[in-house]
Amino acid sequence: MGNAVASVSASAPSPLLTTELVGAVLTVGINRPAKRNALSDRLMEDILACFSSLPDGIRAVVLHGVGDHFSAGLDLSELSERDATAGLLHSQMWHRVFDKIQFCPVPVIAVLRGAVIGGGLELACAAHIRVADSTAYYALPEGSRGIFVGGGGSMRLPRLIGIARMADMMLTGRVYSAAEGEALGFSQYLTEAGRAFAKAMELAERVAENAPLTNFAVLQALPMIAEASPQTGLLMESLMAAVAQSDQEAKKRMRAFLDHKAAKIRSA
Ligand code: 1HE
Repeated sequence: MGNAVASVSASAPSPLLTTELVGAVLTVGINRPAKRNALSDRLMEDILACFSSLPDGIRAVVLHGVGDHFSAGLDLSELSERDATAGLLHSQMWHRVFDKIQFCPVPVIAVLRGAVIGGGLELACAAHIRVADSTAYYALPEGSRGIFVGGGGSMRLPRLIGIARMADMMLTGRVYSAAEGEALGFSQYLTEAGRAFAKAMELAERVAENAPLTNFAVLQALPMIAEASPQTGLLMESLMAAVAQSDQEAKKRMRAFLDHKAAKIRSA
């Protein structure tokens, strides 16, 4: 993949997001560092718009926070005037935004640095791969703020770290370090400080080389299969496998292997 850099800001004009096209990878930066990338309503609208109109031909997205922090979560300055109904609708708006990321047509890789707090952690959970550097830390201060997660955290985070661990974080304010986070499943990768973005780009370029249909199956079918009853899941798996292997791209790649033109898998 080349390193051609082309700004796509014309299609995503938001001062709260920085976007850049690097080959087939779109980088999306949450650009509110003065407020530690707190997720305001305007920022959420802009994330939704960005993921709703991804440039044609991209094969992966790298989502990061501008500055030293991924995100300090919900913009607490916008919370005070909301009643119960407004809170319900607000949470559903967050669900729409994060679903747009989870069900994005291409893989989304999140770069985690500094604070990954509350709604920021919920945002990270909607990505498909999380790469943290050693400065990252994870917390859910909702308990001490008198609120509850509202961005799909109670649905997505237990699938990564378990219900008991999430409950402990919310009840006691426990903070996990980057190293603990990798061991427990918050992130799949851990780098030294300042290296997470480069690692995420490297992974994105690797992911972009996969057959698009395989990436689609991993993003759209795998989570559904894993949540289905075994019999339903097995049938869905068979259907997805049949569709994937009948694709021309699969046939081309199989032929390349048999002709000794494909890379072999070596031990890590
Ligand atoms: C904010 C926010 C925010 C910072 N909303 N403005 N999230 C939290 O409870 C985390 C709250 N934030 C913090 O604990 C700290 O700010 C940090 C550890 C993230 C960073 O500390 P630091 O020393 O680098 O920065 P700071 O001086 O605390 O903050 C810099 C500015 O960002 C400051 O504004 P300023 O105008 O006084 O300069 C802060 O007010 C502002 N700021 N975080 C609004 N979160 C859908 S449910 C989801 C529920 C949640 O996400 S709960 C978790 C909320």
